[in-house]
Order: sequence, then structure tokens, then C-alpha cells
Amino acid sequence: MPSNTVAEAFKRNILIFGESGVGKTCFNDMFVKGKHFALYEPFPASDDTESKLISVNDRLWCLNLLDLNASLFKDEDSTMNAALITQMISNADGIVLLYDVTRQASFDYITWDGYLELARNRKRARDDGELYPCGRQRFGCVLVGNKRDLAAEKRQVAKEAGEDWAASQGMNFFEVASSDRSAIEKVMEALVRSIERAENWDREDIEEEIKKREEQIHIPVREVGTDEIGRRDAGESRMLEEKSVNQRSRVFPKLGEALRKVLRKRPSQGEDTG
Ligand SMILES: Nc1nc2c(ncn2[C@@H]2O[C@H](COP(=O)(O)OP(=O)(O)OP(=O)(O)O)[C@@H](O)[C@H]2O)c(=O)[nH]1
Ligand SMILES: [Mg+2]
Repeated sequence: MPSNTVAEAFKRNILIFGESGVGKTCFNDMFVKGKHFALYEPFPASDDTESKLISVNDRLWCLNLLDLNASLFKDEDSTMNAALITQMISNADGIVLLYDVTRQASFDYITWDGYLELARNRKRARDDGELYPCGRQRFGCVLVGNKRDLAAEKRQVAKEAGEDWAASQGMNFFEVASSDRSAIEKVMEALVRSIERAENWDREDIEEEIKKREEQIHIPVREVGTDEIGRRDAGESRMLEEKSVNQRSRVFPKLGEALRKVLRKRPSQGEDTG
């Protein structure tokens, strides 16, 4: 049964990532509020988020949108808070890479240095702590060329360039004008599908990792049981068993929590709508 209440909706964090002036705020506002060309807003504070419900594959998703100005990474005088940026990037379940079809530099940056910044910040979050206990966490991603309405006269980025790069990264590509709400909704639907795929791959990884570690932990117990147990007295073998239980509980809270987090958050494979 499809979810049909806000409480049942799958909540996901979406980051709109692109250089200054590519139209992130307009894109956001058109998707969330259906308003055309909102007022210019500078770099948002961390709580500057917008939510919107969207139905994809008979499920209701609650998308929490945040935008991040990729130009900040180029500005040496930027007062950006590195920890906040890392948090914004690492918390994103899906990312819209946005450029302006009338500005080649905005495409070059987002498909090269900007994209690398995303990878670097995801890595930093992994290395720093327990955010992704199982190694890596994928995110959904789409590439979007904005200001299509200006393309006839001012196009600098060939449509094929966008298509080719997106295909090389295995992501969907769109050209939109941020005045066209239905085009933006199609982008977000594709992003949700991309998030679903990423999450299913993550889930498979985590389950495999748990299985692998479980097998590793079992090996010494079995060896002790067959080869050595006869030579040890009962007290010693009990101690070995206790040691193995402790080992398991040391490993599993972390993995178990990761799996619980994924399962809590994500639709189960069995109920996948395909
Ligand atoms: N013609 C046209 N103009 C657009 C479109 N989207 C945005 N703009 C204009 O582009 C300018 C920048 O848009 P914003 O949404 O403020 O861009 P931004 O990416 O949020 O910029 P920063 O907040 O500086 O990072 C504004 O003047 C918008 O009106 C579009 O699809 N077509
Ligand atoms: Mg803006």
C-alpha cells in the first residue's frame, strides 16, 4: 500500500549544488512553492530548508531542500564554515548538480572541481567519524542545465556535453528553465529514483559486510571447537566462548546500528515497487 500521509512519507535531504547565479534559489522556489524567480538570497544558514511532498513509484517522499553555492569553494576569502559545509554535503541523500547553459564556466566547474569537492567532503565525513560506519554511502545525483529559455540566443554549453558527462557518471541529465515547474518535478522524480538505487546498493553492501564479519568471527570459535577443545578444560573453553561473544558485540553495535539506520530509513527490498 502506498504511503499517503506526511508522517509516513520517506524523508530525504536534497542539496541543490551549483555556482553563484545558476538559479539554485529559483529552482528551489519553483519546486517547493511554484513561484517564479524568487528574490535573490545569499548563502543560506543551516536551518534555511524547504520541504515538499512528491509521489514517486506510488510512495510519498518528503524532500527537504537546501542549496549550496559551489562558488564558495573557489573564494579564498570565503568565511564559509567548513564543518557546516561538510555536514550539508554528507547529510545529502540526493544532489542536483546545477549549471547555467549560458555560462560554460558553471558547467566546467560543477562537473570537475565542484564534483570533486563533493567527493572530498563525503570522504572527510567518513574519515572523521561514525557517519558512515560501513565504509561508504552513495547518494542519488542528477545533472541539470538551467536557463534553457535563454539557450536559443545565449547557449554556451552544448546539450551533448551535458548528456555525455551525465552518461559517463551513470546519472540522468535534464535541461530546464526554472519557470517550468513540471520540468523541475521530472528532475526531482528522477533524483528520487536515483536515491532509491543508491540506497539499495548501500543496503546490499551493509548486509554483505555483516555476513562477512560474522563469518570471520565464527572461524576461531569453530577452530577452537574442533582442534583444541579436547585439550582444554571446560573453564578455558567457556572463557573462549565468552571472548567470542564479546568480540561479536563489539563489532555488531556499529554495524547493527548502520543496518538499522538504513532499514529504518529505506523501503525494504521486498516491498520495492520497481
Ligand atoms: N532566464 C532565466 N533566468 C533565470 C533562470 N533561473 C534563474 N534565473 C535568473 O538568474 C539569476 C540568479 O538566480 P538565483 O536563483 O538567485 O541563483 P542562485 O544560484 O541561487 O545564486 P546564489 O544565491 O548567488 O548562489 C536571477 O536573476 C534569476 O532571475 C531561468 O531558468 N531562466
Ligand atoms: Mg541563491
